[in-house]
Amino acid sequence: MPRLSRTTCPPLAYDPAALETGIVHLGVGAFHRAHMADYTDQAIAAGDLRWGILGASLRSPETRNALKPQDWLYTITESDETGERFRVIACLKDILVAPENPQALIAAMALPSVKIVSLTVTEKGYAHDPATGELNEQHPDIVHDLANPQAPRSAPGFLVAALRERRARGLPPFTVLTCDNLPANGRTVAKVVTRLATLVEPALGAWVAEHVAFPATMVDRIVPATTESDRARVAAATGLDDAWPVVTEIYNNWVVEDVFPQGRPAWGATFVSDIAPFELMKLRLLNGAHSTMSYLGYLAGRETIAACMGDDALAGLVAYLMHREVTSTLPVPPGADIESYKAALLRRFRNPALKHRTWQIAMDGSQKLPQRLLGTIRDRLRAGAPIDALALGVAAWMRYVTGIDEKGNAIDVRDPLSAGLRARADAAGRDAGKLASSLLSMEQIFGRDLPANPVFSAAVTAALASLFHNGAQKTYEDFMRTHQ
Ligand code: CS2
Repeated sequence: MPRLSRTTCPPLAYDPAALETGIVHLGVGAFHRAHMADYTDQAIAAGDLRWGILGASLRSPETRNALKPQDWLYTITESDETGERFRVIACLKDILVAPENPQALIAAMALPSVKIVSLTVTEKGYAHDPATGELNEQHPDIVHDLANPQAPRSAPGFLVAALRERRARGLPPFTVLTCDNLPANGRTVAKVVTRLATLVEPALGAWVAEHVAFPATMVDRIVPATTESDRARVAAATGLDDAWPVVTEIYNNWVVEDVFPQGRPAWGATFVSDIAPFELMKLRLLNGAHSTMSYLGYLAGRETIAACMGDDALAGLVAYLMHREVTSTLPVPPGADIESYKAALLRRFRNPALKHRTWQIAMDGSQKLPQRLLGTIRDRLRAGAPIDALALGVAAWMRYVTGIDEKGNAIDVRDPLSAGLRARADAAGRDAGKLASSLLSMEQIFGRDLPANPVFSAAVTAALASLFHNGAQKTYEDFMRTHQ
């Protein structure tokens, strides 16, 4: 079967060879390729060729190696319950692998044509403290980048190095556009980058604070890791061999704070002046439900989110969490309808074409819990409202990070704090009270207020005790019997 390439692909809406490099994107993984690159591809197809994307991988060469032989083209597969459709995305111009040549990436980010540097480097990619949003100055990558500012490793390190270069050359800065699920993501990235720039050179920090825009975004599209069977399905449907297609849902949403001093593509996104209500709705409903399902579902032996939704008690718990515990904490975003958002979410989670593994979502929980569950818990506690389902989600994370599943098998826990989590779990054994209080004392996750709250710690400890003694399945079934 022929490989996807510029010579074999179906007719494109524009000539990729004619694209300028307007955007550099750090973290060119499946999510970016199925979300922002899709929006950008459509904006380019409407006639504006200034916005080609130069991608960068901060770690591995895999995506570059897969896409280079196919002229950076790839297939996007979009599905809902009625079926699937396939398109080719053509807006990637190149992919640089940062560790191979960090200077080349800094030079690309300093090109005069580059107006935007966007990022999807996951929650942990910002080297911040998840509870406070401040730069973690002890983070090994930050320590490295401060010692080697011309050959950084971290995303903030590259942003600072390239901004420094632009300032030195008298070029205007690029706009920094984060597309990660951080709370107040624009402000968080602004804080981290400004602080790092100040540590490198105080005058650079002042210049960044004065001149660089960091618009906030809410990104909303489910994009599981691509599997071998996805590759086979795409090949069968298109007649072309694509080494790395992306597989997603038809649903796609992007809300962007409209602050782009150097201009931006005419993306078909929703542009607003205040992102906060959109962000809360999405992080607390979609991601909060995702994380809760991933820990409980994994422990109960459910491999995918669709399988979790096929378990009536677990699907019931997720609906309960959304309707009864999250919704009351949400301001209504202008023009949005929370009830229909929730109904759509419950449908999206059931999409059988998306093999979204609970294990994948369970990753990096220490970086995800604050914005997905803990903020909601704080609001509910302040209102004197029950938090039973939310506390069960947190307890399920605690049970998961012990690293041993219900059958006694090892769990491959991926988390930047996994070693510390495991050590605490080993020291506490199966004593729910000990384990809960040891994990709750991790201030970078829970802050100081939550561990000191007796309602919260009692609810988490009780749920964790049940997970140890009864297992996940019986725990959420009992929950649904007692919470109607
Ligand atoms: C998921 C997200 O992996 C995860 O943690 O919850 O990637 C989720 O699919 C996206 O945020 C949806 O926009």
